[in-house]
Amino acid sequence: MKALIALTAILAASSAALPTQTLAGDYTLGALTIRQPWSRPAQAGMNGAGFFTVVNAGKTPVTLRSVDTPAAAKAEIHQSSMANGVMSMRRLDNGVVIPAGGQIAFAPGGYHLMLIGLKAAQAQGQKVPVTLIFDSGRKMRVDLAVQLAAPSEPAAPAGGRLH
Ligand SMILES: [Cu+2]
Repeated sequence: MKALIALTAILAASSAALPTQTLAGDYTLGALTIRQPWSRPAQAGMNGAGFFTVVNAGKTPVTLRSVDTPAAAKAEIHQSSMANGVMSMRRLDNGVVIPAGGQIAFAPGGYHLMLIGLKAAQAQGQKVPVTLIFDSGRKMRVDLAVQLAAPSEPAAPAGGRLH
């Protein structure tokens, strides 16, 4: 019952429609939920990207500080942005704050995890383990599902977007 009340509070606070049930592929730790983490197919030696939505049902903001993975030489939190028609991205050394009762989308064209120097190819259907490290010191191990497009959208043509 308590969880149901918390979910109702998120729905009320969010302008975006949320599924009312927990979907397969979601991960929960306390008040935090990582929804549908995924990545795209990529070759060994290339960079990969990680996407998901972080939901914070708690009463205090939480910061995603850093990310770690055995799948790449290193991993960083990035933000893509468009300026004068040019897409660029930067590393966020202070992480990303997820507001109390709010959510942040990591999605193509915006926030993303950057997996720099993949040690092996990522093929569709595989899982890529990453550990999300939050300001409280809490760590969440999630698997990025390798697929061609975001879980809720139809498949995009291969190579259509950088990440
Ligand atoms: Cu990046």
